[in-house]
This record gives sequence, C-alpha cells and structure tokens, in this order.
Amino acid sequence: MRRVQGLSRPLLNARLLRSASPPIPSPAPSSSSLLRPPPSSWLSRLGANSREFLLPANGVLSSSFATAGAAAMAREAIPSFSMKELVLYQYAACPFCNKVRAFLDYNKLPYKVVEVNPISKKEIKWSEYKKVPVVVLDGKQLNDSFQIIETLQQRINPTEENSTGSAVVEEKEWCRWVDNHLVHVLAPNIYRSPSEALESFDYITTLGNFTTLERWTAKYAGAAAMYLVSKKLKKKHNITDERAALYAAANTWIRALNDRQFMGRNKPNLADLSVFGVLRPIWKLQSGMDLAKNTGIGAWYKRMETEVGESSEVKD
Ligand SMILES: N[C@@H](CCC(=O)N[C@@H](CS)C(=O)NCC(=O)O)C(=O)O
Repeated sequence: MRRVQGLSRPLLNARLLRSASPPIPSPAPSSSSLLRPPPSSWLSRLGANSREFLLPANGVLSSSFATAGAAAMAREAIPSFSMKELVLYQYAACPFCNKVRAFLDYNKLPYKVVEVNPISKKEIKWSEYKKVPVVVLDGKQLNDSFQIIETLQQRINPTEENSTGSAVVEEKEWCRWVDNHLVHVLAPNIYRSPSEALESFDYITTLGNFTTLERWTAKYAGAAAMYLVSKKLKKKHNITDERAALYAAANTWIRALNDRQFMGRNKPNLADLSVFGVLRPIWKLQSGMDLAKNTGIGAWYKRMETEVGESSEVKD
C-alpha cells in the first residue's frame, strides 16, 4: 500500500473531532453553492483575517488536473481506508481547504464538496465551528486543516507509531511553516494592486453562481476592499515588499528540499502536500506566474501536479 510519510499519532482534541450534533444535513449540490454578493456589512467584515482568501481555485486548477501524469493515474485506491462518505465544506480559494484537497486527491479518497457562502455561512449553520475547512467523515465532524489531514492520515496508516525520527520532525516543522508563514504571504500578493485584486475577484465571481448584478457588485466591491485590507495584512505580518516575501518563501522551501525530488524523497510527504495545496489557488494568477518565473519552484510544483493527479471529488 502506498503511503505518505505521516505525522505522529494525534492527540485528538475533542473540540476538533466530535459527533455531529445537531444532525449534519446532506450536502447541497456544489453547483448551487455561491459566493453571494456582498451585503452592506461586507466591507467591514472583509477586514477579518478570515477573509484573506476568497479566490476560488477550481477553475484555476482545471489545467493542473488535466496534466495528471502516469504515476498518479496508476495509483490504487487505499484498501485499508473504509469510509462511506467524506464531505468537505470549503471556500474554493481558501489555502487551508486546498491543503486538504491536495491530501484527498493525492490519496485518491473520494469526497463531496459543499461550497460555503462566506457571508451567510448557511451551509455550516449546523456547526459551532465557523471556519473552513470542515470535513464530515461518516457523520463525524473534523475541523482545522492540520487536524483533518492528521486524522485521515491515521486512518490510512492506523499502525503507524509515534515517531520522533528526523524525517517526521522535519515534516512537522514545514507543515507549521506553511500555516505560520507561507499562507500569510499570499493575500498581500494576490490583492497587491487594483488590477491584481480585480483579477482575483474576477475568478471568484466568474466561478460563483451570481446574477449579473451580484457578479458586478462582488467583483468590484470585493476587489476594492481586499486591495485595502491587503495593505493592513502586510503591516500585520511585517511584509515590506510582498513579491520579495513570496519569492523568499519559495526559495526557502527549495533550499529545504536540498536537491530532493520531494521533501518525502521519492514521494510527497505532508509538507509537500501542504505547500502545494496553499500555492494551488494562486498558481495561474499574476502572482503565481511571477513566482514561477522568478524562483526555482516551478519544477517541484510540476512534479507535485503529476503526483497529486486528478481530483477525486465526486460530483452529484
Ligand atoms: N487553522 C485553520 C484556519 C482555517 C481558516 O482560517 N479558514 C478561514 C478561510 S481561509 C475561515 O474559515 N475563516 C472564517 C471566516 O471566513 O469567517 C485551518 O488550518 O483549517
């Protein structure tokens, strides 16, 4: 059985893994999930950290899926993982959600997607936890991308022992680096200028289910708001030049690879999947194209596309 190098056995936090109560509704078809046009409170709410990322990835990623290589195509279903249903509640542009998707896709775990409206969050009204990603696995709710991946990894490799080996320490360290550093560099880049903010919101509104008026409003109001918010985020995360920070992060990652194909050596480990997942939504945007052009990360990214392969999302 193929495996990703796993993290140590998790101390499952009861807050993060609990029986769903009240009963979790069946997911609405993803085609009906929307990024609604901004209500009047939206601009102020956009200032929240939680709204750093509103960019849908699906459309951006279609070409990634199309380039799935032979290695990924040949991958087998994971025999030890028995599950009835896995539902991912997400914002398509959310880097944390894309981390989870990269893990699911790489491991060929079939999942349904419910696109959550970031304003009303009505799709996760049943949940006390109000962030995404949320996974519902056979009726159990899992919150937080790190915990979701770790829990699923344990299901894939139930016999894996707690390890403090150097490879595991390294993997953990770089997973933390993704959450604590890399993700914070992204929003200031994709909303860096009015034109880049518009580019980003063009994806959001093109892919979402908007009326013409809603699409126009969300695109321009959202872009304007996030352009302003991105300046605050730069300060908050001590970034002076956002592109330089993005390139520096990519170069840091490449140095960490130290001439290995992947951090997991011949196969991606969880750190590879995390870096890839959070970069995926921006890869076809101006910031992603600049990143590929000005750093050496492109070759690793292409290898990751091949390894992760096609999406294992199940559509209704
Ligand atoms: N530590 C969490 C962070 C998740 C997170 O911050 N998600 C954002 C979207 S990118 C969110 O849902 N924010 C709450 C909101 O939108 O109101 C994880 O790794 O899953």
